[in-house]
Parts: sequence; structure tokens; C-alpha cells
Amino acid sequence: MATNPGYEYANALKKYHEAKTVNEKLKALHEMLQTAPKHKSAENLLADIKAKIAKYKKMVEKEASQKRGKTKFSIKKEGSATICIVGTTNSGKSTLLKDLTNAKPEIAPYPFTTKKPEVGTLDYNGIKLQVIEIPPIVKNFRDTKNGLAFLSIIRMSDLVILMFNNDKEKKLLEDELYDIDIPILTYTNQSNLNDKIWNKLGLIKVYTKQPGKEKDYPPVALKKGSIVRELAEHVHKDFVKKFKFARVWGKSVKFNSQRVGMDHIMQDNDIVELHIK
Ligand SMILES: Nc1nc2c(ncn2[C@@H]2O[C@H](COP(=O)(O)OP(=O)(O)O)[C@@H](O)[C@H]2O)c(=O)[nH]1
Ligand SMILES: [Mg+2]
Repeated sequence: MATNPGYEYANALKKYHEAKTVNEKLKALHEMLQTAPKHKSAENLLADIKAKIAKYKKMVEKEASQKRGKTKFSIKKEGSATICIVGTTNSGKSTLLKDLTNAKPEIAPYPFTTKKPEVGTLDYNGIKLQVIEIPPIVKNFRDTKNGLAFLSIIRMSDLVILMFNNDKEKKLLEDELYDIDIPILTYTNQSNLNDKIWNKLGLIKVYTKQPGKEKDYPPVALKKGSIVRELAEHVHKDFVKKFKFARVWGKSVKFNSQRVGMDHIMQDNDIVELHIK
């Protein structure tokens, strides 16, 4: 192990400048981060290295998603959110996909029935949610033939439903999916599953309404914490410019038909009547 940190850093910096590919740049940057001086006056340097790492990481991800677009397993995101059913073989993934959605996957008592992703649509009170089952997770999953393609489907999802038969399989899933940082719902049983999924997604559904009429159907799915402005934008881009006020029925107001402005934060199941000029 070298004892001259200045030398090691200079060496890493040289590698960085000579690097031809994004991955080489990233590798050199990580080396720079490890060997850079750590004292107070080097804070700017460290921040600069971290910013460069972030920049190149973004480029790698973009490249990966472009490649993903070309693979035979590419799936277009559809609906208000994408949910990925992930688990070991024979854990009931296809059965769940069939129960939740309109999909008709093959279900068999022998392992590895599902070889490619299966897609269905879950209708949650009028909100369309895309549900994808990927083939079973096995040991060293990312080194399997299509492992990376399936992992990138997990990464583009908004929620993972995790299925397994026992603790050993649970451990396998944790080991194989250690760097997945999207919300996970561990499957226990079917009861209230649709509500559990909805609550984990961090979305609200709000109903638009015309003056003097019943609420519209289907509702609109928006991120939790969304304001009336975001609903108006969703309905029509001109609505924001023409906006006068809104009337709201539901949990976010003190009384029904309350008049609110564009900054009003809505809640799940609110009914919103947009008034425009
Ligand atoms: N005992 C039991 N069997 C199940 C359950 N879910 C699915 N199965 C059975 O397990 C087998 C594999 O199911 P499948 O949905 O294809 O699992 P996958 O390999 O994870 O997609 C089939 O024979 C199913 O009938 C369950 O909750 N309990
Ligand atoms: Mg299956």
C-alpha cells in the first residue's frame, strides 16, 4: 500500500484525464475520491469530484435506459404507476398477477414457468396501474442471461411486490436486490392488497367536477401533496392561465364547496370544481 497520498491522487487524476469511456472516468473519479486530501480546505475539491461522479452516473443510466429500449423485453411505462412483482420461483407471482389484473399468465406447479415479463393492468377505483411480473430471481441474478434487463424493469417501477416461500428465499431476494432503492411491499396475503399497494405508491386520486354536475369518472392520480394548480395543469394547460378559483369537497377543506386558490393542497378522494375566466 502506497504511503504517499498526494502521489496516489495525482495518479488517479491522470487516469481520469486519460479515461476514454464513461465507465473509466467513473472508476478514476472513485479512486480520486478515496485518495483526495480530506482536510477542511479540500472540501471544494471533494464536492467537485462528487458532482462529476453524479454527472457520469447519470450518463451511464441514460445509456442503460437507451439500451433497455432496444432489448426484446422493453416495456413502456403505462398508467399512473408501475408495480413490479418480484420473487423466487413458485412463490405465486403469476397467480397474483392474474388475480390483480386482466393478464392471463401461465400458472404451473413446476418452477420457471415465466420466462419473460408478463404485463397486466390493475384498475384501482378507475386509476390504471401497470403490473409487471418478471421471471424468478435466482442466485447471481445479474449475471444470468437477461438478469440486467429484468433488473432495469424493476428500477423503472414505482413499487416492488416481493414474494417468497420461506426465510431462505427472502434472504436470497435481499442479497440479489441490495441496490434497489424503490419502495417495497412484502407480500403476506391478498387481504386489502389493492389498498396496501395504493397507500405505498404515495399517490392521491382526485375527481374533477363541472359546476352543477356530478363528479367526473375516472379520477385523476397525482402525487401526495399536489396542489390545485397541478390538477388544473393536468386537465388542460390553459386552465392555469385562465384559473379564477376552485371549489373543493372532501378531506382537505373545512367545509364542503369551500372556495380555494391554486396553492391549495388536495387530499385523497377530494372533488375539485375548477372555475376559469
Ligand atoms: N399453496 C399455495 N399454492 C399457491 C399459491 N399461489 C400459487 N400457488 C401454486 O403454486 C404454483 C406456482 O404458482 P405461480 O403463480 O405460477 O408461481 P410463480 O412461479 O411465482 O409465478 C401453482 O401450482 C399455484 O397453483 C398460494 O398462495 N398457496
Ligand atoms: Mg410465474
